[in-house]
Amino acid sequence: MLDFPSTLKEVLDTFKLCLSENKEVYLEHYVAGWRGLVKFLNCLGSVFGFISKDAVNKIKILVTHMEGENGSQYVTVQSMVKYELDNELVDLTKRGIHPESGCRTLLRLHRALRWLELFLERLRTSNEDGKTSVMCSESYNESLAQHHPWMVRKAAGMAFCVLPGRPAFFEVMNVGPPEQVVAMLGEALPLISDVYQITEEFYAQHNMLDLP
Ligand code: 1PX
Repeated sequence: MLDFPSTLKEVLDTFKLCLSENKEVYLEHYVAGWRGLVKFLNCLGSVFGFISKDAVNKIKILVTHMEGENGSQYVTVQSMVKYELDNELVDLTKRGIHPESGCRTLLRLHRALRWLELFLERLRTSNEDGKTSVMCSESYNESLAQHHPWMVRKAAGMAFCVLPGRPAFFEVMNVGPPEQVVAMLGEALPLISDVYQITEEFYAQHNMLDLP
């Protein structure tokens, strides 16, 4: 599934599948959503390679956990957090012997999901001459940038400058005419926001929003 996503809608729909009835977040769909997003990122050009590489790396770490011998503990974000905390598999205050815990890895993608939410919301409400590079860097500064060192912020800022304009961007999304893109985003965003909020609250309850 999602090996050949033709439209961004398909990818964003994956986030709809993330929430279980009792509001747990399925890792399988979360990871599938990110895989799909990375494909779109790759379409935007090789300047984004360093970003996509990091995302792919994080996805791989999570998949390794999910397919590992304790895979049954890695079904939802909630079960993963409980399992890793109960078994002391997370570095809580400083980097130590668990640099690839599921919890710290997912936290990085979770923060990036906030960027995505802010960015897509700006795209949705922008007008024809809106600048994607500005929308992107504003969203980044409000979210991910706060967790990145200077060098990464600098590199990200440079990459944003070469983002295609709004029309080309909408085309890459492959959803249809701009009105359709806007409508699709309007439907998808509340779901992304739900997934973000639920994960955020769960991490907050467990004091895990600053995992090293
Ligand atoms: C058609 C529209 C689709 C757009 C799809 C966009 C998908 C974007 C995927 C971004 C994933 C970024 C994950 C970043 C995770 C992270 O914060 N990693 C850092 C910390 O990890 P560590 O293991 O060291 O604690 C790591 O240092 C990151 C390095 C790479 C740079 C990250 C810059 C992130 C910029 C996010 C904005 C993406 C711009 C896409 C343009 C549309």
